[in-house]
Amino acid sequence: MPKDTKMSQKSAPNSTAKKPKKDAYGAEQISVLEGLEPVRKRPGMYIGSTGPDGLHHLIWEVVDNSFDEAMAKFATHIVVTLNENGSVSVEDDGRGIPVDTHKQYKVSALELVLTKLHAGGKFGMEGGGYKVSGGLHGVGVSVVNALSEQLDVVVERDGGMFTQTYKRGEPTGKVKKIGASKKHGTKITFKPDVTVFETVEFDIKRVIEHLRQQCYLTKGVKLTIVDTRKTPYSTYGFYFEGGVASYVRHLNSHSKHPKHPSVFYVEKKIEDSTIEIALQYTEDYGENLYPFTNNIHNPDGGAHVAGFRTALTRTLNNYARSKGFLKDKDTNLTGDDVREGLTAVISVKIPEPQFEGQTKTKLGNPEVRGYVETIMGDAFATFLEEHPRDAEAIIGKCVLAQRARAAARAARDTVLRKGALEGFALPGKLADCSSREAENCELYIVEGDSAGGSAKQGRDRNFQAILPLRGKILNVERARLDKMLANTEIKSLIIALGTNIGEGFDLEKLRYNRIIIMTDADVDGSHIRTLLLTLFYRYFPDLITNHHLFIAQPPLFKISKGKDHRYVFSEEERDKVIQEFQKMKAAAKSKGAEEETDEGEKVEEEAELEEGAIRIPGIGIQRYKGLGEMNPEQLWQTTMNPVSRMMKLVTVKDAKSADETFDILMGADVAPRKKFIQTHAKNANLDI
Ligand code: 0RA
Repeated sequence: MPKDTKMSQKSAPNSTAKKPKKDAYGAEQISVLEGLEPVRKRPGMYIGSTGPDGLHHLIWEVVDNSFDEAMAKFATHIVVTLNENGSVSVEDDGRGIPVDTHKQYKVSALELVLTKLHAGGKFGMEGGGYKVSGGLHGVGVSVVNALSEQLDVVVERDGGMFTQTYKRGEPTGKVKKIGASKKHGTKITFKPDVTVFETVEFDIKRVIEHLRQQCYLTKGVKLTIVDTRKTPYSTYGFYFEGGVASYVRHLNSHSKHPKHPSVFYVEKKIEDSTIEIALQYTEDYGENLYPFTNNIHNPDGGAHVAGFRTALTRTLNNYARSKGFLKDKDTNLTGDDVREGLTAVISVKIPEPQFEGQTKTKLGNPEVRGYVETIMGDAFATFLEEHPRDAEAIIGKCVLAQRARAAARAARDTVLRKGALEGFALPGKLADCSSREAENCELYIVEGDSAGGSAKQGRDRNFQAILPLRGKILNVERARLDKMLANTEIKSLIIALGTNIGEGFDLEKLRYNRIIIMTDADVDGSHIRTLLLTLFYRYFPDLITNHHLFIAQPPLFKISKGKDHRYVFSEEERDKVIQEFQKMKAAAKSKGAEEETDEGEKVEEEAELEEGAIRIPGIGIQRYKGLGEMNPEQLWQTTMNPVSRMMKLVTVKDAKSADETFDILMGADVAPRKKFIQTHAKNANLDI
């Protein structure tokens, strides 16, 4: 397999691609075209996985080609339809995939596009290179074809309407002209191969979320999504004239308070690249930065982000100095100062992106840094001059951040000098484990003293430590570092973790490899969990990204039949087990008296059931409302024993969404909180 094909990144949109030299498309280039067997053999290599991610990737791949047509200003409207039979149609009004016969191959270009892998994402046709690429891996529509039970393509161009059908990537016949047409465009309908994918069910939410984002990144394209799988059909339409400026507005429309009315926006071409940036500050403390290269998100940033940051800091400092917001004696604003409350989208479109890092999510191209720095610096300086009131609000926010940071540093220094954290005795409430090998050690953060008691008795004290936290810990949203350090519960936690916090944070000093949040399965439990997740998200993000943070999964029910009992984790699972037990009982009954009867056992078991248990004849159902209801042995077996427990690894996404919920619950804004409480009123008992 040619190296470039495998996981190669998306290449440039037509509009910005370097015009390929004619001779780049000689026989040599064409000889790398190959069939689709490798795709069917190792689908994961091309689309990442055969799970839901890979499945949805098929849509992204096809839609990307349509977006490329839109970026090149040939297509204006894209329609994505989730069909009743499980297939997906993607239709655009672009040029249409060429249908003329390829000189070397003597088959229709359309067939080549759909049945051959294209090294580097491009391949030669007379008169220049056709780009046939897209998607995260830049693999092209042929990969989608290979992994589809059936794919139908209809092309309108050159006065005709043409079609071809494929099964698992193999054409079932030649390209046929089925009529005349004055229009132009491409419609691809594919049905994912059930023998390839773990699931073939598309998630409309996911489709909407991804495609909406792509729409922001492709200014002026109209996109319609139709879900026909259920009646009445649902239709969603997106059209963002403002490009990434619309995106920033959207990002700031959810429980964020813009600090100033105008969104800064610039779009500029430089060399072969297009740079588009939008930003607006909010009252938030965090930073929301969304960098993209050729419409691919780069969570790890890279050259464009570096250029952006340099320009942002420098421009704000220049402005603040020249207008007297910073006096001679004042120090410059730092990168951290200008980052607080910033929402920004940086989208670059470049001909040959290079990605770095293990996950290939960081943009490498060094020239891009300079491009972004120049464009951002010039345009943002102009913006500040032209919008003095926005400028004043932004600088005000940055200067405040600078002061707060200085105050926090001073506070932290005093705290540290007093030895509050480092080397300080471990908190009394901590029941530490005996092992000192962090690699093996676990810290359970447990809600309440009673659950803490059970956990202390139930644990394996060799490697499991327990830290009980009492009640509502604190509102970290409004509290800053200095206030946080003063809170005893948080102090206990930080001391127990051993890493210190803020600028003093050191992952190497982490005393436990796994930190496990263990709270009740009720509203209070979920509130405390949200608080803790928010705390970790904001102050210990490295613990999350390095996979140290988990959520324990205590069972919700215990279902018993005779001596047999099962712990289950959801109501669905509960009903399944009850059914299963009922079937077993029925089977046992019909077998007759030689079988052990449930009746005798039942009495014994029912006696064991605690208060609140529901009874179905012969089956006991015990609901656990809190960890405290389990005895230490049960808690160990179901929730803490590494051999039998289930734990949820906390991802940045989980923590981020907790953080957003937290904003709603704790933030200054009343309206969203009211709405949240109203919609959750049935199952909530919030005292906030
Ligand atoms: C190759 C060359 C050209 C367009 C396309 C492919 C193309 C592919 C897809 C996939 C979905 N929609 C699409 N629209 C166009 C350029 C053809 C020309 O120069 O006329």
